[in-house]
Amino acid sequence: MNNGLVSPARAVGLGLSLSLLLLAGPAAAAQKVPATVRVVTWQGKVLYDKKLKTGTTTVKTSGKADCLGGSPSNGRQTVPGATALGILQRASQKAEQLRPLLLSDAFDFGLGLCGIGDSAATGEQWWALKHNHASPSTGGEGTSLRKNDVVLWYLSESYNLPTPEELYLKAPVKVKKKSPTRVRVFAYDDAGKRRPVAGAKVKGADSAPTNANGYTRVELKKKTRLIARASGLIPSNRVTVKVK
Ligand code: B12
Repeated sequence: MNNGLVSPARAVGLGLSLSLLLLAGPAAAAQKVPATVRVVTWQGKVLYDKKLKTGTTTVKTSGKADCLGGSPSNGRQTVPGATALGILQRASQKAEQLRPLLLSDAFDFGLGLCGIGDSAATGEQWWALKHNHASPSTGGEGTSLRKNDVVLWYLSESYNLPTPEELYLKAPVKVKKKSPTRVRVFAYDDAGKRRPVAGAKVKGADSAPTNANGYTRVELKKKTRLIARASGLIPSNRVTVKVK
C-alpha cells in the first residue's frame, strides 16, 4: 500500500539502517585510504608526487588567504574522511616544501586553497584541482577519495587561460638491463578523457620523443625515475623503474 505513510516494520528497518549508518559514520571517517597526491606548478616544477594514506585531518585557515576574494579568517577546521584537501594536508606534514598551506574559509560551500609552501596564487594565478585526472565540480574538502585515487593540485598561470592537459606516463616498474622497453604517454583533458601524445619527452633516460601513438623506447642501466614532459602541458606522474 502506498498511502505516503511508512509501515511500522519498515520504520523499524529504517531506524536500524540509520543507527548502523550513524555507527559506521565515524568508523568510515577514521579509515585511512591510500592515494597519490601530486603538486605541480605552471613553471613545470614538481613539488610532490607520492602515495600515502589519508583520512580525517585538521587544517588551519588564514586571514591572508584572499586569492578567491571574500573575507577569510584565522581558524582551524576538521576535514572529515579521505579528501583531496586532507591528503594535501598529510603530505604537507611530511614534506617541508609544502608548508604552510594557505587556506580560505571565506565561503560557506567549502575551503579554498590559495597557497602551498612558497607557491601562493597571486594575481590571476589559482590552484586547480584534478581528481583521477578530471576536474571535479567540488573543492578539495568536498572531493572524497577512494583507494588508489590520484589527486593533482596544479598552480595555474591564469584563470583567463584554459587549464592545460595533464600528462600521464605508463611505464613498467621493472625492466631488463639495457633492453629497450616501450613506454607510453597520454594527456588527460579536464573531463578526464585521455589521448596518446606525440612529441612528449621522457626525461631520465635517453629516448626519442613519443610517436603519434604516444610510444617511445627507453633503455636503462640502473634504477631510474622517469617523467614525461611536453611544452604547455602539465608534467606527468613520476615512475621509478627498477632494473633486473
Ligand atoms: C569564477 C569561478 C572560479 C574562479 C574564481 C577566480 C576569479 N577571479 O574569477 C577560479 C578559476 C579561481 C575558480 C576555481 C575553482 N572553482 Co570555481 N567558480 C567560479 C564561478 C564560475 C563563478 C564565481 C563568481 O565569480 N561568483 C560571483 C562573485 C561575485 O561571487 P563570489 O562569492 O565572490 O565568488 C567567489 C567565489 O565563488 C570564489 N570561488 C570560486 N570557485 C571557488 C571554489 C571554492 C572551493 C571556493 C572555496 C571558492 C571559490 O571565487 C569567486 C571570485 O572571487 C563559480 C560558479 C558560480 N556560478 O558561482 C565556480 C564555483 C564556485 N567553483 C567551483 C569549483 C569546484 C572550483 C574549483 C575547486 C575547480 C577545480 N577543479 O579546481 C577551483 C577552486 C580550487 C581551490 N583553489 O580551492 C564550484 C564550487 C562548488 C562546491 N560546492 O565546492 C563552483 C560553484 C562551480 C560548480 N561546480 O558549480 N573558480
